[in-house]
Amino acid sequence: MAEPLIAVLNGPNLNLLGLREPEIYGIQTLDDLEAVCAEAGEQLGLAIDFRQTNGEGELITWVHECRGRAAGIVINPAGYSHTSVALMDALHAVELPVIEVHLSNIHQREAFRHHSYVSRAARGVICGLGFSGYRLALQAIAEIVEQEA
Ligand code: CA2
Repeated sequence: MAEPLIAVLNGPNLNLLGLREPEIYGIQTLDDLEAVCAEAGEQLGLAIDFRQTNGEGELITWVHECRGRAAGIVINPAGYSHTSVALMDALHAVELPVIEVHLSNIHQREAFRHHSYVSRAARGVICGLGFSGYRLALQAIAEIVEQEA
């Protein structure tokens, strides 16, 4: 049987990983993060579609495209977590298991980062664990997909 497809979607400015603000986001790049997700996918028997965009509309279109195609979504919506009702609506609409991930501990940072619209559409939220958060999110989604097959 084909491996379940999991979309790993990354929002604005995450293309700057490893290039700016290493004290918050570390020194590893987005390519390094993709490699971590690819390796986790291999271990868990998942096909991974890893993407990053700086556009809110593009991120929402990618969420729509997951319907009927993907078994689940791991998403770091970055700044759109705190602002985008439209992204939350899209994630609700696709009716797929969603795990929200943040590299940093958003609750330890500025007050405006403490609220995420996306969390209302997520089964679970992982923050503050850096790249490991993505691995843990993929493990969680593998279990959800298996249980709900
Ligand atoms: O901690 C996270 O993963 C965030 O989603 C990252 C977002 C931030 O707006 C959220 O509050 C928390 C920012 C992504 C920007 O990433 C950069 C990476 C390197 C250098 C500059 C920005």
